Amino acid sequence: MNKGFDKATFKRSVIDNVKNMFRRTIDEATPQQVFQAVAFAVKDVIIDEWIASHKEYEKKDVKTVYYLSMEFLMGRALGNNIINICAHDEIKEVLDELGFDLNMIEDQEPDAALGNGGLGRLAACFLDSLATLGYPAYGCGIRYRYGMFKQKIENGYQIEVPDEWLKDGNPFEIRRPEYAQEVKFGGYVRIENVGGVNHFVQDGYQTVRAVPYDLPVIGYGNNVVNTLRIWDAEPVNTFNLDSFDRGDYQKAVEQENLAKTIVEVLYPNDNHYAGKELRLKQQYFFISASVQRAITKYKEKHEDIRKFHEKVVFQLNDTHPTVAIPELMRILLDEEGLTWEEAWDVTTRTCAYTNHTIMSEALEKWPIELFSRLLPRIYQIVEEINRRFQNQIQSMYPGNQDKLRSMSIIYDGQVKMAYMAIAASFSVNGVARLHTEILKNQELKDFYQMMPEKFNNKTNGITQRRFLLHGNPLLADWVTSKIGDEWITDLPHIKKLEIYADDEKCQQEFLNIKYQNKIRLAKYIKEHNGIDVDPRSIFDVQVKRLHEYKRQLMNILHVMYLYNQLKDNPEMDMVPRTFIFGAKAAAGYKRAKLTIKLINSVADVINNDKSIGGKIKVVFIENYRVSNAELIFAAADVSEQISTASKEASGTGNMKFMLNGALTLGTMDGANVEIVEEVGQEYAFIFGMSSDEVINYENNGGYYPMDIFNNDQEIRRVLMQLINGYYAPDNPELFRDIYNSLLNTKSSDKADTYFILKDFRSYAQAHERVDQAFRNEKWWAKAAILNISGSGKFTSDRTIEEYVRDIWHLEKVTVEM
Ligand code: H2P
Ligand code: PLP
Repeated sequence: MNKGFDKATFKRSVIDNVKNMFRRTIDEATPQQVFQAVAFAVKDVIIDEWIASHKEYEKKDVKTVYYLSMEFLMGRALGNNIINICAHDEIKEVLDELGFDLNMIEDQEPDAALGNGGLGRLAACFLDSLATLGYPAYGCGIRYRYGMFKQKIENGYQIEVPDEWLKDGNPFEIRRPEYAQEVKFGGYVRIENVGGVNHFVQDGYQTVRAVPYDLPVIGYGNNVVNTLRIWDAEPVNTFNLDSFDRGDYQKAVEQENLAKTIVEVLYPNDNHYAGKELRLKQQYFFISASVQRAITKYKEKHEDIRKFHEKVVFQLNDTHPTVAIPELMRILLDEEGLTWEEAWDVTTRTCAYTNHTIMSEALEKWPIELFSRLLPRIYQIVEEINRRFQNQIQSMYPGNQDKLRSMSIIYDGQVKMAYMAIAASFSVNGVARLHTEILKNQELKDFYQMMPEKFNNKTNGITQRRFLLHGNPLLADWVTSKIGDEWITDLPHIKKLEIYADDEKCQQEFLNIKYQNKIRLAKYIKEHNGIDVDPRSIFDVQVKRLHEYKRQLMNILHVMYLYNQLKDNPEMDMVPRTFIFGAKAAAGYKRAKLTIKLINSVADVINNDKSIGGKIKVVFIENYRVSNAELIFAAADVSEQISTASKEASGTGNMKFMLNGALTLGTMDGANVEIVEEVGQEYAFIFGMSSDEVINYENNGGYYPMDIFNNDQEIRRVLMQLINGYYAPDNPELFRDIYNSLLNTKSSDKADTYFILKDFRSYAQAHERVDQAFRNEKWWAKAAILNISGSGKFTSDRTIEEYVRDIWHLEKVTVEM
């Protein structure tokens, strides 16, 4: 309930907006027009708070975190904003009175999909928590004209369609040309000696104008509104004949083109480094603009740039924003006139780095040729950072050439961004306990030994406001009716639900809510896939980016195995199961795309086989994204978290399922370890090798999947079905690459790198345990309620409080209205 909310004014505002914006009366307006009108009306409600929050920060002169990230996977804003201003019921009523359904209006909004997956969604959850906890924060990113591509499935294949999310305008954003910055690329560096002092001057460069757009990030019920600032690119001077006259025609054209292309599209790679020149341009573009603006803002109120770190902290979300380090150095050295030592002192007290993966193909390394051509002055600074870092290594480990080679920031013709981030940050954190341990003891061992004090863990979290309160209103209301609503801003309170886990009435209530949510998802599936699924079957769900290490392949191979069993024995006693998948594959990731085709081919055969009496259904949900994720989490019984142990840094989807009362079927990987610790082993289905076992095999050359193929006839049968046309009668060779990847008959890479066959039996047994457990309704309901009540640790509010306590040292601000 929002006490100050005035329904009549809001209604008036919606009606007026429709008139002013579209020259229509409300009864003539399209749903999209009503959405726009409602969004502007909400902006009206929060605008004063947005202004007041920033005034308050300025008045108190508080330290601010700049969360620098290439990705913010925000999803839809309207529904979440309505929830956070605590006016959901009132606005729903207003719309009812006007003849519109709030859900339908929310569905008009395109997802702001400025991210790939977990990394970008984490950034979005962090912004929500920062605002709700009242911490001064900016998210800084890129206003991609096209976000994450839309996925269409045609004939079982993924087709990528451009995401025109700005087509109808973005009602919440505000263009801020007064804060535009110039960003320079290319050219060369000239040394100017003025009075015996060398000055470094970049010449012959191209310039792009970075223009920020601000989006409000609304705290829950606390009047705090922070800002997500995303940068758009514009040519410095719009193309004109003037430059033609001055002989700069070519340059003017180039600058215009650069501005057009630089923010055009989000690279759709998850956990994979693409190494494209344009990508480095994007990185420097938004970083240079953000750092310049942060410095200007600081200088508006402070004299001494040597104390910058007392008011500003830059959190680098993975290595993508690492050029912030040399960019800050450049400004401090070249523009502010600090000495190297002074500039380094400020920089290393300002920057902190989060590592999100140990996948080697994700590590960013830029060829020197490209880096120095694009960013000549920045490269000089990186060289000097590296020279001094090497000296430091040498003085710590005299004569140790191995260390020098393996830790060097510039080596083998490449700039290694992670090493620069570690060398220059005062904090290096992993995103779950196991992941941080692997960083310290394996991947970054040398760095940890040299500077142990920098390393720390911050287990990821998620916002319960979006993923329970907004995404699952039935369950949210039920939780509140049992234990009150403190969980909304203090999730550990949800522990109080524990006492209801054994209460049969509560169990029934919970199961009924789950059933309603399954009906809601079944409807969505019917509408989007044309498939009928039975809400009484087990909804067994794996939704996340498609990646070999996440092992969607193991999941579908198991479905094939189960289907074989049913074909042999149609009377087999099993609880009907609906296997639900959702995943985008990077556009150039062939094997991942082939796995999508395999899932759809298997679905086609199984869903159309009358002889199995509907005991298995397979559904691939097209275009998995934040908005449909909210429906999916709410409806899941089983949460598949089956990555090869050691490979998934944390996972955050796992937490969202848990919060919605799904049971984890997973490996001891990432945050699964901590989930199981909170809920208890007996209320999850754990299988597979441990991370130590995996790492051990890896260090000793892998294993021989052929042995399994030769000795396990059921696995052999499944694999043979990949190459005998069982699921592709028209093209029996279609899935040959997948077969090869597991057995290495031809492919050059090692066989079954992700230990799918090795873990298969253990996985199948875990599935049998699920089947048995689901038959006991009371046990299942109890386990689900215990999962919900055990999810308190996984709120991003907790994660943010830990960042604040250990890294950022911010002060909480209250905003009175
Ligand atoms: C990544 C990791 C996850 C992690 C997330 C946020 C890169 O994202 O792989 O394990 O939870 O960052 O830290 P993704 O979920 O897209 O794979
Ligand atoms: N993509 C979307 C749309 C999500 O909502 C999430 C959830 O956190 C993810 C990706 C990440 O999923 P996971 O942690 O399972 O990889």
